Amino acid sequence: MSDPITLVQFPRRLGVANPSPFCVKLELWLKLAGIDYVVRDQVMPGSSPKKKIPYVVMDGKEMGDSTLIIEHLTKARGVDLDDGLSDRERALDQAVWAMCDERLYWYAVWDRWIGAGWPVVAETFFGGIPAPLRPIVKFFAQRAVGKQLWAQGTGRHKPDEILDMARRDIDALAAIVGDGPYVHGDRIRSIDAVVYAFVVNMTEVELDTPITEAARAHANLVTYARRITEEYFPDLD
Ligand SMILES: N[C@@H](CCC(=O)N[C@@H](CS)C(=O)NCC(=O)O)C(=O)O
Repeated sequence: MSDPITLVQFPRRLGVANPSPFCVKLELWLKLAGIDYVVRDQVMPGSSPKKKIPYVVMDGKEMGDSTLIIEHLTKARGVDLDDGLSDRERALDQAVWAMCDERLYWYAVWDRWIGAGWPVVAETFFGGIPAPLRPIVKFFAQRAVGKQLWAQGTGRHKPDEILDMARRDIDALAAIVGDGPYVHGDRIRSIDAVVYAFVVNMTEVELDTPITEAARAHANLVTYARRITEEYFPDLD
């Protein structure tokens, strides 16, 4: 028997398992894989192994990056959530995974930190800071994220271009989920950990923005996220 893994993630906020889709992805995957874990909340990523959250502590060692952790545990613990999938299905899952992590993520970051989500996000994350300091902390936090968005590229686009690109990814996810109940039909697979993490952070998150609206316009995405929340995160209800 291994000791439980410590999953270090942001505190729960905004009505979802985690406001970070990477944290939701990893937590759901651990549940699906049947791996024991305990959660430790951390607000600032500065002391994390890759200066990002989530990360895990296992066997006394820290490891960062949700995808690397999943790949490691898949091998180390002999997890096979994807048995029976063809090479083509696995390859397409890889493409969907990358679309969510590397594209849609940044549109959602823009939506929350620069776009319509900012007032609620600012209040949720920085509302507890003493009033005299709050505006300056908000200013520097938003500026830091703005620099990341510029470096990544999304920050160079106009708001309607970002929304258009986000819509294309959201429409693609809706087509991929289809009638469900899961991406590959009746059995929940590792790609559902990814798709759920991003979808729930649009359909159930306590924000109203053009991107959340675009996702909620797909009834199947709303149902898909609800089904998985009820089954795997019942405490949220
Ligand atoms: N590739 C990483 C991405 C993790 C990530 O981007 N985390 C964000 C929060 S959603 C973070 O910690 N950002 C802090 C920063 O960049 O300073 C993973 O899959 O875990």
